[in-house]
Order: sequence, then structure tokens, then C-alpha cells
Amino acid sequence: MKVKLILPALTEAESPFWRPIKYSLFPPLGLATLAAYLDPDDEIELQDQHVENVTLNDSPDLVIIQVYITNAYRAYSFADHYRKQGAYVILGGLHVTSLPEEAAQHADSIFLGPGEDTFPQFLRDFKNRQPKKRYTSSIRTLEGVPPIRRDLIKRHLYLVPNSIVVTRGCPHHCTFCYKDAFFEGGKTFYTQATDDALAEIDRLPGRHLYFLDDHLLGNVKFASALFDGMKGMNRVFQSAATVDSILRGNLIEKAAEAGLRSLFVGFETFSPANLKQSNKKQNLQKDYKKAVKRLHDLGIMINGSFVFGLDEDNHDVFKRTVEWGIENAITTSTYHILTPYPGTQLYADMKKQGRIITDNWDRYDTRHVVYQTKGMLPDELEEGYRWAYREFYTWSNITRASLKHDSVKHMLKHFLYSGGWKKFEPLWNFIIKTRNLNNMLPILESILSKVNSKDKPLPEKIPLAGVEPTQTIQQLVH
Ligand code: B12
Ligand code: SF4
Repeated sequence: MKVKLILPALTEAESPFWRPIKYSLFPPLGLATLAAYLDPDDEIELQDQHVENVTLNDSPDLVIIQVYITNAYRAYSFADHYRKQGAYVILGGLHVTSLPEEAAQHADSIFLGPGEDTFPQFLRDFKNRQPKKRYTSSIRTLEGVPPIRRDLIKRHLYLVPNSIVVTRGCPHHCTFCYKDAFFEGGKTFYTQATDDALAEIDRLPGRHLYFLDDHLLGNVKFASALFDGMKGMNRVFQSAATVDSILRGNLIEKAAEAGLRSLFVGFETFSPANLKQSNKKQNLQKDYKKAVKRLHDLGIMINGSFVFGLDEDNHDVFKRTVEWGIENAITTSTYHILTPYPGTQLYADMKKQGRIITDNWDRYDTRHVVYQTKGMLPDELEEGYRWAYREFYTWSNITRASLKHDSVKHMLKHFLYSGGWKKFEPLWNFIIKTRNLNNMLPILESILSKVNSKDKPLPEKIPLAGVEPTQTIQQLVH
């Protein structure tokens, strides 16, 4: 059987917001996970439109498309094309789970929730020529899941080919998050067996790993065993966790020992009323500064996530948030405009209050305002959001934030990581065009090297301004 798996590009691909590097980071793990259930004799092609053209002049028997909210219209047009050609088309993913009736108009079968239980079931039905119109996941386990078909991933097209997920979901229930809707009807947080996770890590070449789990520290027992197992593996890794989990026990120290060098942290907002609106209980009354200090003391860089547009926010939220990030030496900040995704509690609440102003899913990209705001006008919110990005990533603010660290090495790492991420777009574009992205990995690994407590403290004169372009990054950080 000829099978084609497609990850259509997000809508930003044709907008001024398109940043090729942002969309060349991670390979399509979800689709590679599904491919593992296909027959070894099947002729399989996996195409990710973020990094390659989708060829439409072929004639597969089965087409599998992953639908996110802002690639939905593209996904539907690919689906319509292949159905016209006579292929059997199936759609799944976050957006299909949120709006099954909409997706069903473009598919022969749709899938709600994770695919590890439903997809193999579908394959059996398909072979018996009795596929159902709709499959809803109910059995939630990662036990016995076959190894991801990483051989289908074109590693050279990605900066982070070693992306990995060892858990699904998260133990929390924030009202703006897709999570509860996606995992409805079963467990909403579960993990791989530690040995399976360690075996998967072992299969990955090189040193660098990026855990795409929503909350890697969410299950203390699992995370603790995972970090113990990783100790001798000589890995460096990046991941995501909550403020609360950083402050509790000694898990974060174990993570650092296992190689954690940079962490995505959902700070989201400083207002207790906003946190209540979002049901973000795990952040309430938590000491953000204490969490930041603990991470920095361990030499871990921070990618802070912040949301603008919650009901208590007003005009000063942008300046306060940017300033806080710089003062607290946050390495990279990710800002979002609050986005009520269909299927979430937030969407239901806003719909009930008549506050949703558009159903154009292309605008649900966290850069546009899609609901009636309270503390400011929609234009002010969008302009404030764009200002925050510009301001946080000026060279002077990158330098200011870098200089807040205690050791020169941490300062340099911060400066190079933050500057490299946001300031070298033409260089990244060139590297992507010349298909050299994967060759940048050793540099990333160097920037993520360990900061020791004995690393030199700040000298009288700071050498940042004197960084010579001819010096390699490796020389700077080692
Ligand atoms: C990688 C990633 C990206 C990549 C996406 C490209 C890629 N290569 O996958 C990039 C960097 C481009 C990205 C961008 C953004 N992302 Co993102 N991203 C992720 C992340 C961290 C991992 C995805 C992943 O690999 N998961 C692991 C695999 C195994 O799961 P999966 O992909 O869901 O696949 C499973 C099922 O969905 C199902 N399935 C999927 N497709 C199909 C199809 C069929 C036929 C079947 C049977 C089953 C099936 O089966 C798979 C196995 O169970 C998720 C968080 C997460 N942990 O999932 C956020 C996440 C998807 N991102 C999110 C957000 C908000 C964004 C941004 C808006 C952020 C921003 N402000 O820029 C943008 C744009 C996204 C958009 N507009 O829709 C939200 C999505 C919210 C939503 N409702 O769409 C998530 C869930 C994070 C979160 N906790 O809020 N992201
Ligand atoms: S902590 Fe993160 S992943 Fe978990 S429910 Fe909240 S927003 Fe979603």
C-alpha cells in the first residue's frame, strides 16, 4: 500500500510573521509516531510543508494529515485534492479533536485525541474494508508503543532532529490550554515506561535532545527515574516545566545533573486575578523570582512564556512584562496574545459571553486578537504585543539581561543564544536554503554546555562588546 503522511505548514508560511528558522526546528513527531504502526512493506512518504514542498501529483492509497488550528484550511485543501483523486483520506490532531464536524466534511475518517490506540484499530478495519467514519481515543497508555519511525524524518532539514516526547498531556487544567479537550474521555497525563524512554534516548545520535513534553517534571517518580538513568549519558537537553515544579523538592537539581541546560517556563502573567481566570493554580502565590534564581544557580537558561490580553491586563502590562524579563535575566521570551482555542473552557466562556469576534482559524495564531478585550482595545493589544517582542530583543536589552548573570560564561551563553535566535534571520535563511541547518547543531550544543559554580565571576571590564566575529562560539563558551 502507498501511504502519504502530510504536516501542512501553518498559515504564517505566507505572512510577514514567517520565520523559516522557527518552523525548521522540530520534525513531525506525531506523524512519525503513527507511521510506526504501518506495515514494513508499505511504501511510505512523510512530507512536512514547513521545510519542503508537498508534491500533489502522486497517487497514494491512504493519506494521513495532521491538523493544527492554523494549518486547518491548508489541510482541508490537501484532503479535498486527494479525495478527488480517489485516495482514502484521514484527518486527526488537535483541531480535528476540537471541531470534528468541520473536519469530517473533508475526510473519509476522522480521529479524536491521541492516535496510539485508534490508528492501529483503523488499520485493521481498513484492511478488512470496514473503516469507520470516526475514531475516538479512549485507551491511554504508551506501553508497548513501537519505536517512532525516525528513518522517515529528513534529519538534515531540522535544527533539532533529536526532538522527543516521553509523556503525553499534563497534570494541570489551565482554561486556555487545549489539553483537557484533546485528552477528553481518558487519562489526561501519562508517561512512557522509564526504560522505554531511556532506550529511545539511546537510539538518538549526538548529544543534544529537545523534550517537547508539555511538562517533563509533571510526574515526579517518572522524571526522577528518567534523570537518574540519563546521568551517565553525556547529554545536553532542553525542556518545559511549571514554576511550581521548579520550586518543589530537588527534581530540578536532578534534571540539571542529567544535562538540562534550558527550560521553557509558563509564567504567563503576574496578576493573581488573571491566574484565577486561567485556572493556573500551579502559579498562584508562587515566587517567580525564587524559581528564576534556582534555575540560574544551576546554570539553566530560561525561555519565559507570557500571555497578554487576560481580563485584568491594561496598557502597562507590556512594559512591566518586558522589564521583568530583562531584570530577571530571562534568556528568551515568548509572548502570546490570549487565544481562546475552540474546545477549551476559555472558548466556551467567551462564546457564552458573546465575546468571540471571528471564526477565521488562520487568525488563531496567538498574534491576532480574536475576542472582545476588556482592559484595552484590540489594536492596542496587538501593537503592545509587537512592541514587547521588538523591545525585549533590542541589542541593548539583550546585553542588559545577559549582564545580570553571575558568571561570564552564563552571560556569554545568554547573549549568544538570545541574539542568535532573534538577530540573525538572514543568516538562518541562508543556512536553511543551503541545507546546512543540521551542521549548526555542534554550535547549539556548545552554547548549552554546563555552567559550573566555579566559573569565573564578572571581571571589572566586561568583554561582551569586544566579541570578535572571527572567534568561534566554541572558543567563547569553553
Ligand atoms: C513541535 C510543536 C510546534 C512546532 C509544530 C511543527 C511540528 N513539527 O510538529 C512549531 C514550532 C511550528 C509550533 C508552533 C506553534 N505552536 Co506548537 N507545539 C509543538 C509541541 C511542543 C509538540 C508537538 C508534538 O510533536 N507532540 C508530540 C506528538 C506525539 O503528538 P501530536 O503531534 O499531537 O500527535 C499525536 C496526536 O495528535 C495524533 N494525531 C495527530 N495527527 C493525526 C492524524 C491522524 C490521521 C491520526 C490518526 C492521529 C493524529 O496522533 C499522534 C500520536 O498520538 C506541542 C506540545 C505537545 N506536547 O504536543 C505544541 C503545541 C501544539 N503548540 C501550540 C502553540 C500554541 C503553538 C504556536 C501558536 C505558538 C506561537 N505563539 O507561535 C505556534 C503555531 C501553532 C498553530 N498556529 O497552530 C499549542 C497548540 C494549541 C492549539 N490548539 O493549536 C501546543 C499544544 C502547546 C500548548 N501546550 O499549548 N509548535
Ligand atoms: S500547565 Fe501548560 S500544558 Fe498544562 S494545562 Fe496549563 S498550559 Fe496546558
